[in-house]
Amino acid sequence: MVRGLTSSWGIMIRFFVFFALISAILAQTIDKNVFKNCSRIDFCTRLRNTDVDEKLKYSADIKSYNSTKANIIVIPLKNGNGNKLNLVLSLLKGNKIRAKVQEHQSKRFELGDIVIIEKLKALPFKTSHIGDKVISFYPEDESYPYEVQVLAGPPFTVQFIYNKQVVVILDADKLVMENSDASEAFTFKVDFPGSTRLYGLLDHAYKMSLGKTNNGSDNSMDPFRLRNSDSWAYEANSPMALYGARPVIFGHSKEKTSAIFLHNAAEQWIDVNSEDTEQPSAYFMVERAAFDLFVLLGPTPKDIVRQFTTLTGRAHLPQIWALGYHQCRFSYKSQDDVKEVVALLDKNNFPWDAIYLDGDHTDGYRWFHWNSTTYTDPVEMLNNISATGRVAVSISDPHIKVEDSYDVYIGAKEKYFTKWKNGSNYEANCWPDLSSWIDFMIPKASDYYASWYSYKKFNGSTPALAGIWNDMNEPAVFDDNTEKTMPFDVLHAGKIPHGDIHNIYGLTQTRATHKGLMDRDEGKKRPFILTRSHFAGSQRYAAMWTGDNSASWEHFANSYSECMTANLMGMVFCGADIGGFIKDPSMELLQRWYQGAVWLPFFRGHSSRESKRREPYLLPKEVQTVLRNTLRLRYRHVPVFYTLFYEHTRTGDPIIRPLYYQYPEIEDMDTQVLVGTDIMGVAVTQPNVSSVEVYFPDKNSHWYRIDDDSAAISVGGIKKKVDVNITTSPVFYRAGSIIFRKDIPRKSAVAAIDDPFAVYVNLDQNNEASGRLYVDDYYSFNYTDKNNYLYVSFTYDNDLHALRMSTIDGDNTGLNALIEQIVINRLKVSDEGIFTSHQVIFDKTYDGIPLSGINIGPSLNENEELIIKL
Ligand code: NBV
Repeated sequence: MVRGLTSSWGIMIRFFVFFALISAILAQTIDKNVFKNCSRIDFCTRLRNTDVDEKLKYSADIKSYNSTKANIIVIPLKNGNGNKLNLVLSLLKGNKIRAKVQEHQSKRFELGDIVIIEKLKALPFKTSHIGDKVISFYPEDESYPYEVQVLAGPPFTVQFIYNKQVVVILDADKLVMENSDASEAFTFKVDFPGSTRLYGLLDHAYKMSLGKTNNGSDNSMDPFRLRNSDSWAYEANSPMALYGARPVIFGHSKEKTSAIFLHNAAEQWIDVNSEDTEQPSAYFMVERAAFDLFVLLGPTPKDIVRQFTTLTGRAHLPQIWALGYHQCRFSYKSQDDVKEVVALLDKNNFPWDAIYLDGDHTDGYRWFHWNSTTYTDPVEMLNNISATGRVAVSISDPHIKVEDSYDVYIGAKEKYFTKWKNGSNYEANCWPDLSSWIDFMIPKASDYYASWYSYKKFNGSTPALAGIWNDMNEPAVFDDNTEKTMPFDVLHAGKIPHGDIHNIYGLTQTRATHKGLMDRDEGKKRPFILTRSHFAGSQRYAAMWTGDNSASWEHFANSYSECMTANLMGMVFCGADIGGFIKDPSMELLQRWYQGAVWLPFFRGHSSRESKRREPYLLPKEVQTVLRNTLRLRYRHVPVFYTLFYEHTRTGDPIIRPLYYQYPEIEDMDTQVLVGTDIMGVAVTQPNVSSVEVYFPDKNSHWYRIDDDSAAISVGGIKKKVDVNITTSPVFYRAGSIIFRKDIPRKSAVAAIDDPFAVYVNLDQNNEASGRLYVDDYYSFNYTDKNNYLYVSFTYDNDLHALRMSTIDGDNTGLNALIEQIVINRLKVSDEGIFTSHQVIFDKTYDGIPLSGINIGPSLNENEELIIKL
């Protein structure tokens, strides 16, 4: 449009756009001229707040339902205009239901098995209530106490009933299925009767509980947008799209939780009405592809997470180094720079495990090739890192420089890039200038890309280059006209428009990278991949971070909400750039951020090239002391994270949890995180405070404060202020827990592998406590392939004054786990009813025997117990 204007108006508009762009860059904020709101997107404007004409509302011809041999139920739908659709239902095990709405000859793209890995088989079902107006379907297997009731309408309604209570409604009042060459957008509404709050729709820089968006008035909030975007300098507390997408919503109340998952990777906008606290609802406007909805019936948050991760998969264990501290910077300019950071972190006694090589390590962003002037001897540099017992992680993006002398390009040029309809490669600008994008929907292209990670092809790589960082994989493109991504009509595999799969592009890149690392290490090492873009299922391949955040208190607070939400949506390995990628944090913010980030699974400091260098050793001495202690706090708890990670691989349970997950009656506390069930970290997200308000869950519980010397005890079931100073942020252990730590200060998690454990027994008011510990070789797949691991449970026996240990399962041949110290925290109650704690440390010896002599590694037979008498 601007191009057509030759008048002075045209010049003025161009000037305005240019000026807006420059101001956004200078202010380091996201450019809202580039990233649109709903009112600038055709289908969103058209479908938002439009009432569907009565004639266009669909009714369900329930009498004509039929079912296939595979127990799939098909119910014809039609409207007054003669349009016909089918409602297709599958009742699934594990209290899940799939509901599709389809045209008779559907051309819509289906994701197949890219996202969903569970082999789905519809259950045999029975029907009841059959009449003209309503029909119910329920599983023959009575262990699934649910029912799907279809009301004929118009508009038809599908009620999902769990234990006789309607928990989710698919409401066809606003069902639209456009089906023309111009648009295949569709809309639908889901209600959550009996829920008081809605959660989900990762990825947004937003609090956990979804706010109301849907009144459409000028000052209303835009719908939540899911369109993976390169949202550099994104806004805090905003529904704007970020880098990843999980079209999942939890409807939650203190009595029950239910959820929906839209299995669709196209762009979508979601209006949320959370103000109706009896029946909150969400209205989806989806640009294209299949209407394929999963309903998860819970009924607890834990059940929902398990149901969702059964469908979409779980993360495998990371190698132990990945749970330590990662040091990053855009960029370490040269191998000497890297070596200096390595040396100075060590010289100043900061524990760490991984250092990152950002874009500047490459030869002009030619991935798999080193910069020949600044990284002249990568092998020597990697050996240097390896000699300290650490690893490196290098960046690798999916855009490939268009250049006939670049080997990665040459091999892909003919067949492996995304293409325009006319068969020519899609080309656009990105970091290496003109680029093309690997088409991961072509299996051979994906394998080709994976092969570049082999030690042979990736010249200069060694096993010390242990991890890969997939950035810019939304995919990001330097083109403002397409909101900085690939145009939606570019084709994958010669036929799939990019718009159909936009939100899984990053997932498919990490899938290929994962294969590359598996092949390279012959399946012997657990790959570590960090990804910026993600979708449901990405947890199987990669860890995520929250992208280009800024050094602000709001971004720090949002990172807690976002990573807790991510954990409930399967994406457990989540963290944010500590200190903020963009701009410079105050020393106070930086210290608070490190303290808070200790409790997020992925723990990395990173900063942009415009920010001042802030490696910990560069900071004022007193700040260094705080950060050193903070890093050590994390390292002491690595065994807790590792055990939780293992449990996630088996159950799908999150590693970190919001309070409402564990205690469904609790209102949101976005700044408090539970690590497993037993540690509660509190992020101090306000400057200049001497106390923070903390909610202590569970009125039958008590919490031991462990970050300071106060050893204060808090009774559960109340909110109260606790004192803080700059040296630590509050941390509590749950009374009743046993926590396994590694307390000897070491330079890395790897260096602590053979260290003995310190066992913290935190007794409750009945003098009871229990906990679990998981140990293996910390790097291989022997834990899944050979069941080679140690997984034990401990309980405290007050009568015997002893710890009783028994094996849960696993073949622990060859694994050692020593105990060196046992700390008993006991509650004491004064005559006034005040609780204090009393600590006894059994150090080095118990019963005259050196504690270090207890090796819990060698196998116990089942039902056999080891009793450690104190
Ligand atoms: O590769 C450079 C950066 C990276 O440091 C950052 O973490 C990513 O989110 N990358 C984005 C590309 C450009 C940033 C301006």
